[in-house]
Amino acid sequence: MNPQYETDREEPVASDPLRPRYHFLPPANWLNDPNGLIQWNGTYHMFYQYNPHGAFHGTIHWGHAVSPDLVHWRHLPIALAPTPGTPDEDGCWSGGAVDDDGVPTLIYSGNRQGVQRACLATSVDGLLTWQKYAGNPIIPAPPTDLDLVAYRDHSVWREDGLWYQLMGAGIQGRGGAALLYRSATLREWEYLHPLCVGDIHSYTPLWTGGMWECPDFFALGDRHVLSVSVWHQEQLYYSIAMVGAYQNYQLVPNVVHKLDYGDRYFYAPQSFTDTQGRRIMFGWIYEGRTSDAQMARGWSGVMSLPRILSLGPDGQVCMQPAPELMALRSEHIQHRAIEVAANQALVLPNVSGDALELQAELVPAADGCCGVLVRHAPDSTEQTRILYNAAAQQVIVDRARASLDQSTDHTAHTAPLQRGPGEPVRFHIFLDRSVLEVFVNGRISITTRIYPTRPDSLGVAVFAERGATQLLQLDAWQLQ
Ligand code: DQQ
Repeated sequence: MNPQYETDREEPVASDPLRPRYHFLPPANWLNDPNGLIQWNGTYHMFYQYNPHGAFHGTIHWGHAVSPDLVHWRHLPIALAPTPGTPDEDGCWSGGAVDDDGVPTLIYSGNRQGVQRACLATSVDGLLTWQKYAGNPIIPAPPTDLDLVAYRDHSVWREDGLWYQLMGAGIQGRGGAALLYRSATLREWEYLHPLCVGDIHSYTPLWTGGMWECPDFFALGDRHVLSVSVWHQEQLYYSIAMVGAYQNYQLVPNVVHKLDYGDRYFYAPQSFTDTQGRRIMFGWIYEGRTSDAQMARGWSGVMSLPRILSLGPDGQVCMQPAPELMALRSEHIQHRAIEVAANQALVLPNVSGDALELQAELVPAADGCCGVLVRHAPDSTEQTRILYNAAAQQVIVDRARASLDQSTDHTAHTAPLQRGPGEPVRFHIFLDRSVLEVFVNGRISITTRIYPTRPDSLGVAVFAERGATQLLQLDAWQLQ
């Protein structure tokens, strides 16, 4: 019998005014990485790293939910739980799902005494219950010729009649690595070589750290993408995309960038292809309040909104919120053609709330800043600034005054954005109480957390600095 979601902590959870309302999360307790994303008989399945025993990372199970539309989710019984005396006795860590000729199959990292090994489980009842393979672990040890700092997580795909698998790793003194394996059966694996290796000593275009968690490898347009999450000496950094040519079972990236400029607030992402041929990604949205605050509230971790991937003009991976999210829209307000004077903030009448979608098109002064304030208190003591700095060509999410609670994370996020001639700044913002997902000009995203303390920190404003700003149009929807 599988354990169920523990709901005895629901009282503090339900009464928390910072708990998101339309993002996916379990009824209570801890969530981290998305796992095993797959569409099966038309239904979307999401598994995720889950601790039923509290709002902390421990005794990791696989939670499970299904959706007809990527937006409305229904909880199903826990899919995987640690089994004493086996390679996953201390946790069922991250992995993926594949369709093995009609048999739903999970490949995940069993955790035992701090060591992770590849394990397999299958389902014969339509992904509801899972039987672990008696021969686990399916890969008993890492390659002997590599000195690894860590070794876990899986991306599995079918190519030319065989199975291929990447495992995340870090090579001592060299950097992150995605190790490539091949199999005919999914149960016996032959190690080939690294698909791609980073350089821990290089900072251009981006430092890729000492170890890569959660590799995810897929074709996008005419390129291949390896996404990994940078882990270094027990710290989580950011998710990156390496885009390039896949030849001779190796990836040669020519574009490397952060997937989301909220850094660890969009971590361990995983993607899958649906029947419409769309590559869809979810990521784990980290918490920005203390572990004590998370434990007191009885929940931790949120799943991002579904994002559709595409290749941008410079070969980078772009993420757009899935159009299905429009189903959440209710009351709509529009403002058009407003000039905001230099160093003014215009609080928008009739637009306020903590569960909102905003689309704002702005033209900044040549060297000025323009942006949107959310969760703005009437006396401005709390506010989060989402802005474009035209001189620096940067998008910034400034959390300096996001919360009067000084124990929450107040650091700013910055993303580069070069606009074409005459191109306005187009912010697409999803606010869900403590979650903020910001998409700008269809090219970059910044995901983060904010923890306002005042019940009246609900206002929305448009502001300009160092020159006036034209607000071409702003659409706001209350989301349900
Ligand atoms: N989370 C999992 C690991 C993975 C990490 C454990 C990334 O498998 O490396 O919960 O957040």
